[in-house]
Amino acid sequence: MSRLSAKTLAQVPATVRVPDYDRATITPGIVHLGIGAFHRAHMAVYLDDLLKDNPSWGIIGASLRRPDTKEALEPQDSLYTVAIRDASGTRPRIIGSILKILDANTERAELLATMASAPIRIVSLTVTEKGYCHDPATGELDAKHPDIVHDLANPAAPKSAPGMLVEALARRKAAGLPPFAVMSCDNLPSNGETVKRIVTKFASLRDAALGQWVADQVAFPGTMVDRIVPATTDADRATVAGLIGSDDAWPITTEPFTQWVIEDHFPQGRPPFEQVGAQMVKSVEPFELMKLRMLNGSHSTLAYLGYLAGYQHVSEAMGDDNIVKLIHGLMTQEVIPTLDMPGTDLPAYRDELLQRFRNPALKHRTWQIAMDGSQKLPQRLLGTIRARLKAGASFERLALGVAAWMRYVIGIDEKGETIEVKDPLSMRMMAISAGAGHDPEALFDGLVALTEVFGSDLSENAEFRDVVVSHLESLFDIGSAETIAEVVAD
Ligand code: CS2
Repeated sequence: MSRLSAKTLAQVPATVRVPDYDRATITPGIVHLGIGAFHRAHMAVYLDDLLKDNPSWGIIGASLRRPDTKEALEPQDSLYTVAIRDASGTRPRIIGSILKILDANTERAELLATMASAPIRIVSLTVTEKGYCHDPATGELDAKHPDIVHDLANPAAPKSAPGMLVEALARRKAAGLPPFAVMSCDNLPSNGETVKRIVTKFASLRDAALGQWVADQVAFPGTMVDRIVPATTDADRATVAGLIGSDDAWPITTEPFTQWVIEDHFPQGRPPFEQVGAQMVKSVEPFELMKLRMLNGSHSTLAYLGYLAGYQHVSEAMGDDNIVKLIHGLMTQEVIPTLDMPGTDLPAYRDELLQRFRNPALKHRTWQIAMDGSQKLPQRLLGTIRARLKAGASFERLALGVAAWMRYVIGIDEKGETIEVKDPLSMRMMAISAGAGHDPEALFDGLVALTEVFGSDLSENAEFRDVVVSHLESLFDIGSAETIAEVVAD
């Protein structure tokens, strides 16, 4: 079978949607840092929808850590398949909005020169929570992060996303060019403001005047992004090849649902995102809080408890009535009361989420969602717990999510098998759990002392300690499934 590429595009069956524009006429207007699966299933699809009438908004992608996406897509002229899946089947479509992919490690000079060039008006990012080199509890730049230390010492050869953005912005400033807008599409709370704080701080550590210029001149529109995108498997590759009649080394599978809410703050212009389904708003914050607390808070809770209970995929865990009851109760009783979303039907939003989690065609691994918990917990569960504590309200189910994370990161499952815990703090967490063993109090005290995750408030909160420790005790004694059964029976 031939490989998907510009040359073989004509062989794709007529039922498969292909770019409706001449790719040769598209010029770049966006550099995207972090060209992973999420971006390719989300923003790149919106752009694919609008390039026909707006040809100056093509995307140059950059991989910051691994060159694997570039290696897979380069022989395909950066074309790839997005396969939308649900119980009714798999619908593939070929996306052409990414014009080229640069490897930030080996092609740094070209990447920085592109970011600093006049046609680039937006630099967007999906570098995951840990890519911002910040302290997740406070949202401040972690000036001791090894990549930040490196980038401050070698500003012209940055490794980190903040370092890369600031070097490109500094070059634009020196050249008298206006700055690009920096648009984070990661699941951080107030991602626009957070990234502004981080990037401005990094710039000011390089040079106070540069810091001031970034603070005054650079736009950081916030966004809420949503689409569930499981990691691609070889089985997905085989299915897609069968449907498009060509080999695609890295297709993406995703759900039908997609949502993008964007703060309308692009001084150098922007594509007409609203024409292709995005929602342009003044402030994205209420949407972000809703999504992070409802979807991602449920997802992480499901991931830790589900993994421990022996479920490999989210849809399987959703076949367990007790888990569904737990997640339903978590959203209804403990999350919705913390949200301020007049005009939004939150119970309907909840029901839609439960339906999306049930999608039997998505093989979304609990292990995938469990990754990087130390970076995710603050915005997904801990902020909600703070709001509940403040209101004097209960937070049993949220606390069970936190306890399940603590139980998970010891790295041994309920059958005594090893869990591959992926997290930037995994070494420290392993040392803590080695000292604590299966003693719930010692484990809690060790982990809660990670103030970059729990802040100094939760680490000293007796009520929080009591509730989480009692769940942790139960997880050790009777396991995840029984603990969930008890909590939902109450
Ligand atoms: C998931 C998210 O892996 C995870 O942590 O919770 O990637 C989730 O699928 C997306 O945020 C959905 O928009």
